[in-house]
Amino acid sequence: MHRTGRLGTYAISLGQEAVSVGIASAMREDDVLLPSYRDNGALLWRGVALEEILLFWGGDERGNQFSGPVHDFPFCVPVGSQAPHAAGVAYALKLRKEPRVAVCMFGDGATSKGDVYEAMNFAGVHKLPLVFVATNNQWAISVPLRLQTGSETLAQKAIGAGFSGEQVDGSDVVAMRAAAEEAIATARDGKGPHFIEAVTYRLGDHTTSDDALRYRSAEEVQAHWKEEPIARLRSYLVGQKMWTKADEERLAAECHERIEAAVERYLKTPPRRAETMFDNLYADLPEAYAAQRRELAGEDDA
Ligand SMILES: Cc1ncc(C[n+]2csc(CCOP(=O)(O)OP(=O)(O)O)c2C)c(N)n1
Ligand SMILES: [Mg+2]
Repeated sequence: MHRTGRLGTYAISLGQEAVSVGIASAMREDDVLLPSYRDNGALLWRGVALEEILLFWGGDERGNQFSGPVHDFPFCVPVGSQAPHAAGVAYALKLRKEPRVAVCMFGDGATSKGDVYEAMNFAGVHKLPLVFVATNNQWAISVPLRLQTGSETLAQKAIGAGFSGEQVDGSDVVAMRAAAEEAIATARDGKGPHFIEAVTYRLGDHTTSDDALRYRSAEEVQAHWKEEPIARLRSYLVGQKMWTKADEERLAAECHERIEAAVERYLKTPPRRAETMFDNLYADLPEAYAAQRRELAGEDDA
């Protein structure tokens, strides 16, 4: 869709499905999710519609009016800026004495941002009900993890902020779910934040606008396909005699149908009127913008 001009771009989550679903499935409805742009699986689990995700990447802000819980935050495209927001959310939950938890998701690259350190520090000081989830997919666009940090793990960064951190196999949905359940329950009990480093691999390009073969080898990517989370879950379930080829085919057909229907709904959505770009920016639109808005709306008498 991107290559045919029907989508601006798209952040591919291939290889990271277990992180998204393991985390989101451990949350309660009234917990608050602060996702990054790549956490599509978490959004879908929270009830966001496929066509809303398409609308967002099609450049239409209405895509951010998620069908998921209204208190969840939209995709965060600025790297790491959702972390201070998460600290603020968790601080509010604590002040209001609400038994709710904020869950903040970001990438390995984001852990180099001051925003993330500041949020972690604040969360540690105030023992906030906040779970940080760093999806370590080994790459930040073309920057490999070894150029991102001199630290042996990302998880150990939590120690400096005064709370616990752990590395979890981010390609194992059962392990992710277990770690998330424990961290969220601990935070809900008032015992403070926790940091989960989900160790995984970005099997796809950074986005549909990227060509990762320019900076990493096909062999490296190929080697990581053996950890691919959906294949791992499938082989586990087949081994437990809980999943068959027929189940797989039925599910694939259903997914295909749902995606096609969502694409159709997205493509049929009439574009927003140009003047709406000024909406929701200010309580009272400054006159300079108000004039431009009127002009675009064809309300200008000039
Ligand atoms: C503040 C900011 N700086 C730079 C960018 C450009 N940018 C987009 S994604 C990205 C890399 C982020 O890597 P990581 O945090 O590992 O997340 P991943 O893309 O691997 O999910 C960068 C530098 C941005 N979106 N925001
Ligand atoms: Mg990354």
